[in-house]
Amino acid sequence: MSEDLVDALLGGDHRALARTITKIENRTPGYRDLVAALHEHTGDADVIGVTGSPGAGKSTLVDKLAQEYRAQGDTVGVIAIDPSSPFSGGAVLGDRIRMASTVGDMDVFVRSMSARGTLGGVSTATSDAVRALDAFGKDRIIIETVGAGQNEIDIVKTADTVAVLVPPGSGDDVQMLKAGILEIADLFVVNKADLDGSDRTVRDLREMLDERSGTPNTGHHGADASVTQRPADEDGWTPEIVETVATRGEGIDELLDAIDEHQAYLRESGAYEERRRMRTAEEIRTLLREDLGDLLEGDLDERGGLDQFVDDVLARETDPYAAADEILTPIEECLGE
Ligand SMILES: Nc1nc2c(ncn2[C@@H]2O[C@H](COP(=O)(O)OP(=O)(O)O)[C@@H](O)[C@H]2O)c(=O)[nH]1
Ligand SMILES: [Mg+2]
Repeated sequence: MSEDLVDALLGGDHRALARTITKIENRTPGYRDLVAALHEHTGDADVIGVTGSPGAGKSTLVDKLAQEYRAQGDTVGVIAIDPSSPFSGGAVLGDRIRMASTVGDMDVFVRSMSARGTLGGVSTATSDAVRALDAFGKDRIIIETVGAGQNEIDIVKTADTVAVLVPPGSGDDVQMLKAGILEIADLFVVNKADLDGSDRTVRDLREMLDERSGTPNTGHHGADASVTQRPADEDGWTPEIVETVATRGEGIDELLDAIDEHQAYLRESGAYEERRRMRTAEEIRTLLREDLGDLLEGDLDERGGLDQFVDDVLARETDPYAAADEILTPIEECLGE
């Protein structure tokens, strides 16, 4: 049955793709075999992450990006991570409808996934969903997620190129970026460039990038500055800053160029291989942690659960560390053999 689904997906059936992602999202029994069967068909897609605060214009921009890719003849898959908060649920649904209606083209396959309640973590589910889209043959895969916390940072690290949207406004926004998002940005998009303050935001971003690279702000690396003059981060790449007006489709060509430039850079510098290696190692580690946890839980259940240990700790007959040691000792002994 799972083989039929794989065949249908590989054969270009969008419903099979949707069903596969549902299985991935719900971790339906058998989903692992499904993902395993798809893996050998992957590796060709460019994966782009788009992140930023709610309302920054991510969905509008992703919609325009997708249209442009279609116009170039590329097929597109979009995964929108729905933070499922009571505040944004409605807006995300609106996005979905708008994106579907604007594009009106099955070669832009849009799929929302919940960030909440995904067993074992949404970043695993996201990379598996990306795998499904890649195996399907989508040329460009875009992940849209709210850049809120570590979870989202992990999600967006699934992408080769990460674009961080920064709406124009008080410099506060740029200050806030310093917490984590800055490190993962391959390019910054100052969207809503039609609004006041976008020049200021571009300036703030540039200053921040110069600060990070330890280079004084000599003002010679504008959005269109030559690559050679830009100070580099540890990857050897300094994020480009692109201004867009997503609602009017302005700056989209520049954004596409910046994305392509980054992807070309990744390939030429070897950073692409390195990133994929790191990501794969991280993926295996995550699975190991999950599987080990499951194994341990199963073993604990067989040994009567945690209750007795809890009682003993509360009765001061043992302590939590000793309890954990005691639980692990037989497993360590097994591993030692
Ligand atoms: N003025 C202006 N509004 C924009 C622009 N891009 C998006 N918006 C509006 O900002 C609001 C939020 O956009 P949305 O794409 O849903 O943001 P998301 O929450 O980041 O996905 C919508 O009302 C958009 O029409 C832009 O470039 N300029
Ligand atoms: Mg959105």
